[in-house]
Amino acid sequence: MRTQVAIIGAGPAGLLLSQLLNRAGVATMVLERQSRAHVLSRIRAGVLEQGTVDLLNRAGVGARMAREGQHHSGCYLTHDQQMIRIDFAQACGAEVMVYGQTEVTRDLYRAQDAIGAQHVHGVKNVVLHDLAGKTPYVTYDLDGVTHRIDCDFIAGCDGFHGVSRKSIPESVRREYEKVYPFGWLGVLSETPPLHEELIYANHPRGFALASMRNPMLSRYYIQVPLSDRVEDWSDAAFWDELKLRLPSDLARDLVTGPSIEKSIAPLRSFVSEPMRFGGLFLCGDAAHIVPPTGAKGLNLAASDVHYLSEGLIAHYTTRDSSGLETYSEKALARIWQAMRFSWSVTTMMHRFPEHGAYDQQMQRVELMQLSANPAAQRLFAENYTGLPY
Ligand code: FAS
Ligand code: PHB
Repeated sequence: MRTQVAIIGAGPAGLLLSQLLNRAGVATMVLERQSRAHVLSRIRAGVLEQGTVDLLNRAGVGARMAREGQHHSGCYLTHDQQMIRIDFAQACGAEVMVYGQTEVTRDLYRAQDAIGAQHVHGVKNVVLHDLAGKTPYVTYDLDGVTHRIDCDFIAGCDGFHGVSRKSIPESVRREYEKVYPFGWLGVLSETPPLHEELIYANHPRGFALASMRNPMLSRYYIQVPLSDRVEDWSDAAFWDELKLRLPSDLARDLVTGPSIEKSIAPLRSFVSEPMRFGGLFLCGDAAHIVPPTGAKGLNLAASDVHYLSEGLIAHYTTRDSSGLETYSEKALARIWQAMRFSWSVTTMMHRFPEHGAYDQQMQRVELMQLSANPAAQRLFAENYTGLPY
């Protein structure tokens, strides 16, 4: 079997890349190790930058998002019972869209089905071959039979645990990693959100976040030690702890209910350079991971897809390969900016075991600056709503 671009992974990066390429007449084949149902069962990101919204619209998958998504022109940071609102509209004239990654993935699958895009789910033993040569190809097993796909390029959209990044020789890879000494325990509940905007809480007991998916679906997180397991946390214990970390006048109004999803995600900052090796291009979590504090993970996958799809389409339509030559450098320039923002907000808002009184003072002063200094608010707002592509 032959295609122009073999795409490994049917998460948001792989599906969005496939959608943009197929709409431009570039043939793709998406290989996914899980079932479609499994991919759609994941509860992940909730906040889309304007750039991501624009890209989804260009991909022809923005209609339901426009109907059901919520436009947010600000968010809150709380500390010591104080509520600091970051007014994105006033600070930088931008906003974000609150619309869950699960829904984005659902919309992408529907659009891919409508154009007859090629997907194979349930693949095993995906191996990338001849990456440094002129004839890259992919082999994979399905139902005990080994298949081969010859292609011009391979897009590694298979996430942090995928095969693509590890197919680049270790001698070529430069990896940067910071593992945080805590995780996020997340709960999804069919309850009305605590507030109409997101609330990020810095509290002596630990970080908390009040988010949402729609007027009757809320998403909450609390920072927990890495040693905690989901089964250690009853719903009641979660709600009690969340209330302790929110400003008391808000906590009073919290509507609790049974969790319909509960999971613990570890936090790390990670970048692997370069994002190209011969015929292989890495995209999304395959190349980088950010702590979710800055709501950047999914949005970085989108900007990678923007740069790569533009480069591939120009290669096929005008024989101009400059976008492919500069892909890694261009994507990494934006990735490192998001890395800094995500690291800085995570450092400002969480309790670190090694932090002393001085560190906690620094967090307090950072938050004071954000509440009083328009330049500080603008820097936060520009990064949170998304730096330009
Ligand atoms: P994904 O990991 O989504 O998709 C990769 C796909 O490749 C998966 O479907 C996987 O099954 C498949 N795959 C893996 N190995 C394969 C192989 N060998 N062969 C074939 N297929 C293979 N981001 C935010 O902005 N906000 C959040 O709140 C947030 N919360 C998160 C919570 C969790 C638990 C996790 C893990 C991530 C979270 N993220 C969040 C980040 C997340 O949204 C990612 O940035 C986003 O899923 C990136 O999309 P992809 O790059 O497509 O990777
Ligand atoms: C979410 O709603 O899941 C969410 C929102 C903002 C974040 C992280 C997670 O920074």
